[in-house]
Amino acid sequence: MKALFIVDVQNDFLPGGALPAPRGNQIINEINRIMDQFDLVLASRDWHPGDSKHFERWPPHCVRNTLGAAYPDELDAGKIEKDFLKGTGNMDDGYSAFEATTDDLDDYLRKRNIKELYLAGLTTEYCVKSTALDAIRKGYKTYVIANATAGVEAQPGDEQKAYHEMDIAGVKIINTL
Ligand code: VGL
Ligand code: ZN
Repeated sequence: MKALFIVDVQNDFLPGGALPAPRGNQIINEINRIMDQFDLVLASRDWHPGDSKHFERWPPHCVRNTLGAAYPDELDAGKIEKDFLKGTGNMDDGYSAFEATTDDLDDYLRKRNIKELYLAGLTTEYCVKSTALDAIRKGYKTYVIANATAGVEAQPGDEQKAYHEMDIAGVKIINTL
């Protein structure tokens, strides 16, 4: 069985948000379009407390229960069976969706007999990459859908570097047709 896992498609990671991926808004239609092609659709959200240590490195973003942490209106969020909240502690970066504290993602996937994980969302260099590398370590056949993923690109080349790291680890980088 194969699952689409939508990483952190949240208002704060879109243009106009607190920590934007410059092309973040351009992936939403593609994510909506492909959702029906999977046995299961899941998502993660960055869900930080206002006093998180994480904000020593990053501008405050995705503070739990704020509009910045919400799904954008354009995302077909009704098709998401479950969302996994991460970065929920005040000492916790929570880059990987496997660090979610609301549910154990690995457990959930095993119970649903998911062997193949297709990742899309935000951001390539941080949460998509961390989730993909954890997925490989845990034995999932792992894909990143590049045309449904966007990076922060804090430094030019960062996104490319992240793709390279994922590729070396055995993640398959694909584009939808
Ligand atoms: C993320 C930076 C800080 C992400 C989250 O979702 O990729 N990046 N917090
Ligand atoms: Zn964060």
